[in-house]
Amino acid sequence: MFSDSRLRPIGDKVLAGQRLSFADGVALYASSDILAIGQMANTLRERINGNKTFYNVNRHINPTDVCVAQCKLCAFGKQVRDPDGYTMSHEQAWEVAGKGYSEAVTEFHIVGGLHPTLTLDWYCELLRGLKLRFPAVHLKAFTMVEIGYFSTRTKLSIRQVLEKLKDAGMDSMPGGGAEIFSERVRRIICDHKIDGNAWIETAREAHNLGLHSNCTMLYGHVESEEDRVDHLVRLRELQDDTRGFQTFIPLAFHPQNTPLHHVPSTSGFDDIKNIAIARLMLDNIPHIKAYWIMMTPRMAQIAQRFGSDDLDGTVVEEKIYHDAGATTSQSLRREELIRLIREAGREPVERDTLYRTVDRAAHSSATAQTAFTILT
Ligand code: V47
Repeated sequence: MFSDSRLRPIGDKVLAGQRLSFADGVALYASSDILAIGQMANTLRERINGNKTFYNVNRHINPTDVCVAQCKLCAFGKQVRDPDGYTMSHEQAWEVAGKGYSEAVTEFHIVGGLHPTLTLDWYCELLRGLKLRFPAVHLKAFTMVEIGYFSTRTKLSIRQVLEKLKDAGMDSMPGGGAEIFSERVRRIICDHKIDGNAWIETAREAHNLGLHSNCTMLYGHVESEEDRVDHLVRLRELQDDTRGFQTFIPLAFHPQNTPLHHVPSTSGFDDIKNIAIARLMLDNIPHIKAYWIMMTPRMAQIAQRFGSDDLDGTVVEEKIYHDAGATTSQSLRREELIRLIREAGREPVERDTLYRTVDRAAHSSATAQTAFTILT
């Protein structure tokens, strides 16, 4: 199975169910034996999730792209005085949420720029309005970076900010803003963001409050392979403590329209390796997501045999990757996701944000009931 003999001891550990070390992670990145790496990851993936591949029906809502942090990695954020920047009113955000609702959305994924004047109460009101109009929809909202920013602006503790948002309807949190924890790299790609420790401690606080979250790693810019392994190990350590992470999502850097536009795009080889190595290193995080928007539906489909068990969702109106040059479509229909999964020999399972199976028939009647309630 191994054309790279350095992988043999790692294979033995995987078969024995033993945890891989930092050095194992570095050895995996150094190897180009993608089939051996993929087979090991697939073994672990099937041990954890069997033959299932999960997807959900979701919509992204980005209430504003105005952002005080001018991160070099980002093509989405606009400066405060940029005439192209936008900020939705509550009514506009609620209207966006309702578009395409006939697909029976189970999740709104809500993230935005670090806006200089929108208040924490404004965000709480946004969530309350969504819950009122769409009580059946799970609100996966705000990255650890946004929480850190709200805390700085309001002078409330991280815990107090999280409690207020939870009271207002925040059900869980997405995994963005983690980037790469290495301070050397953060200074180059996102020097105005909270540092890696603050990201970890904010996630810990959220998990301790009973909020689940996802986690991510942005790769393919100026980081080293050691930086990647360090990032994965730090996520794994927090997960040992809290068990709050549901899914890890490796995110390939898209350089177009960013100040780092000279950086070459990642290769398919690297994208698949990152999925597989994540599965192998993150033995305590249940799901590895191949985010099709980021890696294309073709590659996300192949990833189902290289360690991933989740494709994310229908998405609808993705902005962050499309502003950075993604050429994928802005949404996929349920039927297309199901076809991609079946073709890969996997069993498609529609999930909600917390990975409970969605009973489509029951859900349709619940959402019809909701729409009826709102209209009357
Ligand atoms: O935090 C920004 C990244 C993230 C670029 O939790 C970029 O289910 C590549 O976190 N090239 C936001 N990446 C997206 C995100 C996410 C996506 C899907 C699902 C979930 C989830 C979370 O996108 C940012 C940043 O790391 N990003 N700009 C760029 N030019």
